[in-house]
Amino acid sequence: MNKNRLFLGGVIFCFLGVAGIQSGFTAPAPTGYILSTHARCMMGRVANKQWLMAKEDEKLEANISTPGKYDLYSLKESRTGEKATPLKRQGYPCDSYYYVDLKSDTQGAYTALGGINWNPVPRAVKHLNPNSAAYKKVVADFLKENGLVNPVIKIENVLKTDIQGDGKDEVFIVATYFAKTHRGYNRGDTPLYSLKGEYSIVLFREVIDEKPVTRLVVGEIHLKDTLMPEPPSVAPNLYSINAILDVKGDGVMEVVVDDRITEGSGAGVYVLENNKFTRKLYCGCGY
Ligand SMILES: [Ca+2]
Repeated sequence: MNKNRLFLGGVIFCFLGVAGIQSGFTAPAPTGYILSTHARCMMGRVANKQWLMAKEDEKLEANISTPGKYDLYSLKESRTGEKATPLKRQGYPCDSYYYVDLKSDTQGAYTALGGINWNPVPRAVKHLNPNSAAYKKVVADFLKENGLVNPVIKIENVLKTDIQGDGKDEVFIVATYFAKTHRGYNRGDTPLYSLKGEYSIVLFREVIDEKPVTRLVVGEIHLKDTLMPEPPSVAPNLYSINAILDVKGDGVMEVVVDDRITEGSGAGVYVLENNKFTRKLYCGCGY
């Protein structure tokens, strides 16, 4: 008698399980999705080892139709297992972007990874002294090579890690300079226009055949004054590194760069390939 009851119970349980899947109650948790809390949008994911932008992902809405959990990373800290809402489409003027709401939305700029089963920080990222004369010279040399005469050097971050895991360290340098006299900028806002000599760049420094090489990840260098009344069309971008993470799950770390512009923000994943950086995923709004 007891055996029969247990058996019947098993059948009913299995039947309910199948019915649940068919009606969508057990939709999968989001897997490998990469979200920016800075830009409040979904960047995309890796599908079949290829980068797939969220707005080109036909399965996006189906994959994120239920609440999910995300692990959050920034240069300052990480938080694991934070709950998020199902996917939402952003309203006008950002209709082509999607988002999920997280508790940390108001607590800082993070790169949020959904449903990953690998360690996205395989090697530590170390902060080096941004006032180091050696890195100031790297930035000055790069700006001079790209047309600036006597540039003002203002470094925000110098970050060291080994992105490929080959035992050799690389360095990222974030440098941004805008004159304090800007309308808007001196109130802490993004500048409305740019003046000759201003810049915001993310550089990468690596050693190839025992020689250091500097590469541009992303950035803008302003070689002439671009003044009112054209803003916001001429408003400059400000770049910063959000996180250095293995977002693909292949053991190589990518760099997530935030951008800010007057009334807008974005975030992208930049990958070193064939000696140059390419933006593989991006989302943003307000341009
Ligand atoms: Ca390396």
